[in-house]
Amino acid sequence: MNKYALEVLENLKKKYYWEKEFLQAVEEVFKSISLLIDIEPIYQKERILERIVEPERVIIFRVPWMDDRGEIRVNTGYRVEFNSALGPYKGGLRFHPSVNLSILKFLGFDQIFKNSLTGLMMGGGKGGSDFDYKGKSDREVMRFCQSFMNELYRHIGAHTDVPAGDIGVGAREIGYLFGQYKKLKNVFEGVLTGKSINWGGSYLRPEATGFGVVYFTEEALNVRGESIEGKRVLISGAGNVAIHAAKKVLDLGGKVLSLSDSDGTIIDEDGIDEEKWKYVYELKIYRRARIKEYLEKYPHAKYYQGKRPWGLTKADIALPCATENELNLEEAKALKENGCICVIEGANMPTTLDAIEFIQKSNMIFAPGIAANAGGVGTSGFEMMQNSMMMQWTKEEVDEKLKRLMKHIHETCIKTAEEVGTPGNYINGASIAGFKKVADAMIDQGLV
Ligand code: NDP
Ligand code: 2IT
Repeated sequence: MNKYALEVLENLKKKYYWEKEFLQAVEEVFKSISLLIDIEPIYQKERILERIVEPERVIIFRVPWMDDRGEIRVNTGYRVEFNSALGPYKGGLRFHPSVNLSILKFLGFDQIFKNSLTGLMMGGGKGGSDFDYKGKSDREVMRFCQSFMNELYRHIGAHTDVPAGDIGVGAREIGYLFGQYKKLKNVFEGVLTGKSINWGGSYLRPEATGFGVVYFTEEALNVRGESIEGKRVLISGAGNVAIHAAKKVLDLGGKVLSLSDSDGTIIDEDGIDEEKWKYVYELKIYRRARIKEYLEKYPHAKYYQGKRPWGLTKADIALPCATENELNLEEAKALKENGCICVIEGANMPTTLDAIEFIQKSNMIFAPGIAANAGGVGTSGFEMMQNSMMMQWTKEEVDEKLKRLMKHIHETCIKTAEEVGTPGNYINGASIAGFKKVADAMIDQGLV
């Protein structure tokens, strides 16, 4: 690592020693951008690294709400407004009991570079709460969302900060959040993305992250003269990203072998075909049930309690699409032993640092989430554009734009990785290209 970058990282480790996930994300980016810092002294002179690791603003607030029994409950709400050099803060909201400031700072930090890579005018931010939607009624979720917005509305706006979904936040939550924002501010504006299609949403926003991951995968395989057709694919998760990634793999002729949730993994050696996919969609997205139920309908499949998909069967491609640090060194080795040639991150930071190192040394393709899952926020950017023009593109138009976006991001990664002398290294390509644009904008805008 570059000496200056290392110094900033060491200081950060002392200052925020308990923020494990945040420090991991910074280390991953700093390792890559070191190649740029080495040859461009301006970034040290302007102290860009010290500035970029500190969020512009962090808001933490109480979220009191009442459950169906009339009991009072209290959660913590957060919004990390990390960097606005390229546009309004933009990034999702995560509702999950594991949410804390470290996780939201890691997500917000990565979001800066991801959003920069899309080429759209979006800064980086992230927010959420330790609220657990599991076992809650729709009404409880609504009351929670309304209370969350009772504070957040002061800090966001179509040109200030535009939240969206992430784990535990989908169309239902965005609807309740938007309704409360409108009530409080008395403006109907594009303050959130991921809205429903009949009141300002974009076609394909729900599908965009998963579809984009697979478009990126196809591009990366093409470089090696390969394609998804006929490949065996392992996918983790069974939420928004995983399910739509699975759909696009099917569309492109691949065989989806697994899906999972935090309880365990199902492996279907016959492949999850269109009919089974529809069943899973209904099971996970509408009924919010556990993936284990798949066996009730398809008893020939296997269920592995408490296991993640990696290495459970032979596969060519791995798409981790659930959560951070869900693919460790042992699991990366198991993937390799089972014939895997390609790991593409659908989730944010799903691969541990030592696993990434192993995958890269093993000459497998590896692409980081900041590039591969950028189709989600990219399509959020498309939603903002449609809102400001007061119009709606067709499904086909959005799909075409999404494909072009993923192709463009892929090309940027390849070109940048080559320029710094590490051809094929997607982390270097993505981090450097994403960082450079933000850092240069920060210099242009002075010390603010
Ligand atoms: P969902 O809430 O729709 O689905 C999350 C899935 O991951 C569920 O299957 C869930 O299982 C599983 N999961 C969540 N937390 C854990 C955990 N701690 N351990 C094991 N499994 C877990 O979220 P998304 O699909 O939207 O998000 C998945 C990933 O993709 C996240 O990393 C997110 O940050 C990232 N992402 C999302 C984008 C989007 O547009 N939605 C865009 C870019 C990235 P269970 O039901 O058991 O909790
Ligand atoms: O991690 C992500 O990029 C998201 N959760 C999507 C953010 C967005 O603003 O659409």
